[in-house]
Amino acid sequence: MEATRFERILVTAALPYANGPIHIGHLAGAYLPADLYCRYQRLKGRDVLFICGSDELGVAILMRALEEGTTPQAIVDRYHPMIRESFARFGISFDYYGRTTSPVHFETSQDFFRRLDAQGFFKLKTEKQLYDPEAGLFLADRFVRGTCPVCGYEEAYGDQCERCGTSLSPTDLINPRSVLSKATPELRETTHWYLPLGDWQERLEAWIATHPEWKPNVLGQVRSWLQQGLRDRAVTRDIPWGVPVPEDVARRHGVSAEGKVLYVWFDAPIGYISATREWAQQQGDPEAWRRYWQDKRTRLIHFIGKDNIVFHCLMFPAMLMMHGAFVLPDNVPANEFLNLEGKKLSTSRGWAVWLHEYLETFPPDLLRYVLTTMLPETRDADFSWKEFQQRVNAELADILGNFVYRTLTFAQRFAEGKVPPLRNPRPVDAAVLAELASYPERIGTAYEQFRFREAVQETMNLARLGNKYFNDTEPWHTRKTDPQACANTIHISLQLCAALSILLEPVLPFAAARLRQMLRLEGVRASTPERTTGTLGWDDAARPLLAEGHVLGNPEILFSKIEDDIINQQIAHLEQRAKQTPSQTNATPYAPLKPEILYSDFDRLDLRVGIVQKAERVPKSQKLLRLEVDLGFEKRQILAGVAEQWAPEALEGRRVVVVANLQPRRLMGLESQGMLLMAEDREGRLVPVTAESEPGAVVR
Ligand code: B3M
Ligand code: ZN
Repeated sequence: MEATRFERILVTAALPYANGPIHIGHLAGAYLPADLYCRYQRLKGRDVLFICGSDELGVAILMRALEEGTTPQAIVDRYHPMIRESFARFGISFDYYGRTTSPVHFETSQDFFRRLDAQGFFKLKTEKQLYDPEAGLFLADRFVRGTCPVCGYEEAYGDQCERCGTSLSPTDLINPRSVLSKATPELRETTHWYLPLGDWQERLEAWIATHPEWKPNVLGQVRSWLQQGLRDRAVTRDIPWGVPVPEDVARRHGVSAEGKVLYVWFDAPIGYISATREWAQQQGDPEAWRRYWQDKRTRLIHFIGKDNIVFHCLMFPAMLMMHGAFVLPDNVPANEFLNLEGKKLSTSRGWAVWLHEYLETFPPDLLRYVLTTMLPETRDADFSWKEFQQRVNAELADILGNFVYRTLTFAQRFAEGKVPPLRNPRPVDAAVLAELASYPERIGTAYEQFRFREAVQETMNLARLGNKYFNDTEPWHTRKTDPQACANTIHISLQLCAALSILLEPVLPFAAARLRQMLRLEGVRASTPERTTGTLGWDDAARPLLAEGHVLGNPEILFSKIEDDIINQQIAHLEQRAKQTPSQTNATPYAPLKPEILYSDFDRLDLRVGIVQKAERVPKSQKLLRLEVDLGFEKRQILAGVAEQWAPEALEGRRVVVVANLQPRRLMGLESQGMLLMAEDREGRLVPVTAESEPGAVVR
């Protein structure tokens, strides 16, 4: 950080939508890196303000309420406290955690909107949009589904086709239908405010060019948006949940404000400002927020996941530029995505590790540590429970915990529980002290440059150095042969533990505090917003902190190993929930049972095992595949209506069950000599019924 230009740091982490709990993907994307950074900067003695809050408005919340048959207010009142509490228990050290339904936020975002409008920045456009006459609502974004004009997928959303990824607008859909009432929408005229991003492209480009130091993944995305050319974006919506468009602004344009709210991506980033204002009020210094937002000596940093890059690097900065009174972000260190056990995290499919559930079983530090080692800083990363166990056991327990424990027990048993004197240091002692001196700055540089994986790696290297030093100097021998050498080893090992208790604080705040207790090391500055009298900080970790004769506390085990069965339970839990989730959230009924039959009815069927030898599409048919199936005693041509879900090559080589005595029938001019048995689930997914036996085997 250029200490000369900046006097304080304002850090924001993306406001999570209050429509579900926090999972490890959220943590790895924004919250953990932001917290690591803030804790480090506070230990450096810098003026840091860490702001976040719940994103409680907009379509995502409204959709959730409609799905659950409740109100959006009830949704956010359920999730906001839950999110806030799980962050707190995880040690995310916000100075303030707000919510965008607060009166201060409504006022702040309306003022912002009013000011841009008064300066004449917005373009008003009147156009025809889809309207649900039964629900009495305009159908924004996800409230309308229909057929994708690009790929023909019938369940495409109004803003995007999830099958082919094309980004759409609701009027692009073929056969649109309302998600709310299933009604066919009609076109109605409506007027909206557009942010003229197109007109600001050059100014944004010039500003982005002043930040070559941004992470390559961020600059890459930003440049690609700029290359495509920025388009004006509507910043108002016709939905019943959001910050209302101010009446006076609408009146100025002769438009009715009724039913119109600010687009959630207009108000949400302003939420950072609102939350800072609320923080200032809470401090009893209502104007204090201006220091952080309106003084050029503030360094503003947004921590976000990669899906929010365009909003934080282009749209919000454009809004800030137009407004004129605010600082622009100095960096936006966005992360890529975290996967789970090799698969994309998915809330709707139940494929996630939820923070509040994790905290029922494990201490926060373990996940903080493991996630820090695998942050998706440059590319997508993968969390697995086995790796979690492996890192906790082999690194936290065996390297860090072991070094601390052996050092403190040695001091207890052979140095009367005090820091022994250091006399006539050997070259090996001096070398370790010299190495220690270089650590805080080296780790600090990694933190400054948002390379948190490297920071935690380097910090663990200090514990590795401690273990190596302890082994090399063999205090269990020197204790008898050269007591001063033994004392030197214990002295220096204790100093390394003291340094670690500061340098580990960002990643492992709970363990670091326990370590300081064991060492009775006092006077370390807090890495959280709490005011403390401590004066020892990051840079002090470069030098020995414990005086000769200092009385130590009792050694404790810092980290215990995780047993296999605990981890297997977590894996089983995850898989079980992934299986349950579709049926729970899906109201599709099971197919009703057919009337009872006699055994003699069943016995008339001849079911056989077969191998699909060849599979190909039937020309001009959407649905049919032509299969050649080997029944052992003869080959059959079978036509199967699975082409929409199964690629021919995926069936080739499979063992299947065939109805072998069904009367042949002709389809598309071809004879089908039997039927392939498929299992169809409630979503209509087809899976062949398989049989691991020799072809021709009778199924009964
Ligand atoms: N709530 C989207 C998200 O959670 C949005 C972020 C707002 S940051 C101002 O990814
Ligand atoms: Zn499509």
